[in-house]
Amino acid sequence: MKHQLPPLPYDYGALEPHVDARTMQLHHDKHHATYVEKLNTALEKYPDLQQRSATWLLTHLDEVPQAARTAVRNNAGGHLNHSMYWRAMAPKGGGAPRGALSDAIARDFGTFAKFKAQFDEAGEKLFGSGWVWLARTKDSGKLVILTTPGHDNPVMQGHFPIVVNDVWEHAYYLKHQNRRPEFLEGWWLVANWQEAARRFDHAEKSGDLEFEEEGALQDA
Ligand code: MN3
Repeated sequence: MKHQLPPLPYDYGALEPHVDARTMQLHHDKHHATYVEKLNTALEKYPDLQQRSATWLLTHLDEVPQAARTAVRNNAGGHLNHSMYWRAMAPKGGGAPRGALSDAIARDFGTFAKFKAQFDEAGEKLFGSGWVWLARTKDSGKLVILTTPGHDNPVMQGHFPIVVNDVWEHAYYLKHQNRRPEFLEGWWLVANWQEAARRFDHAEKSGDLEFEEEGALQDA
C-alpha cells in the first residue's frame, strides 16, 4: 500500500485569476507530489505503518520510530494539508457559509466579517512557512482560528480542521511575490463553503479525526 497523489478536483486554471494556473500546476504536480513520494520513502522500512493514513500517522507520531519521525511528520502533514487545501477551494466558490456553519461562526466570532478579518490577520502575521485554519476544538466544539508551522495540522492537537489556507510562499509567490495579503484577499473568492459545511457536519456528528483527506489509500 502506498500513499497516492489525489487528482486536483478541477483544472489548473479553474481558480484564475485568484490562484493562477502555473502556481496550481507546480503546487500540485511538484510540491504535493514530492510530499507523497517522501512519505512513501520514509515508510519504506516500516510495513506496519504503510497501512496507516496520513491522519493516523500525524496523531500517533510517538508510534513512529525516531529515525523516521521528522520525515513522517513533515511529509504526512504536507500530503494531508494539501489534499484538504485543493478541496477548500472551488471554481464557483466565494460568498459566505450558510446553515449550521454560518450559525457557529456567528456564535464564536460575532459576524462573518469579523471571522474573515481575524483569519486574514492570522495568515498575514504567521512568520515563515505554515498554514492558517478554522478548526473545531476538541473539548468545547468552539470554532477557533489557528496557525501551524511547517506542515503541522490541527489534528495533532485533537482539533478538527474545517477551513484551510496555505501561506507557504510557494502558494502565491509566482503571482503575488511578497504580497501575501493580496493572495489572502483573492482566496476568499474561491473559498469552498460547501466543503467547509460538509467538514463541519462531520465534526459535529462524529469525534473521528479521519476524514477522507488523502483520498483512499490505494494498492501500489
Ligand atoms: Mn503548499
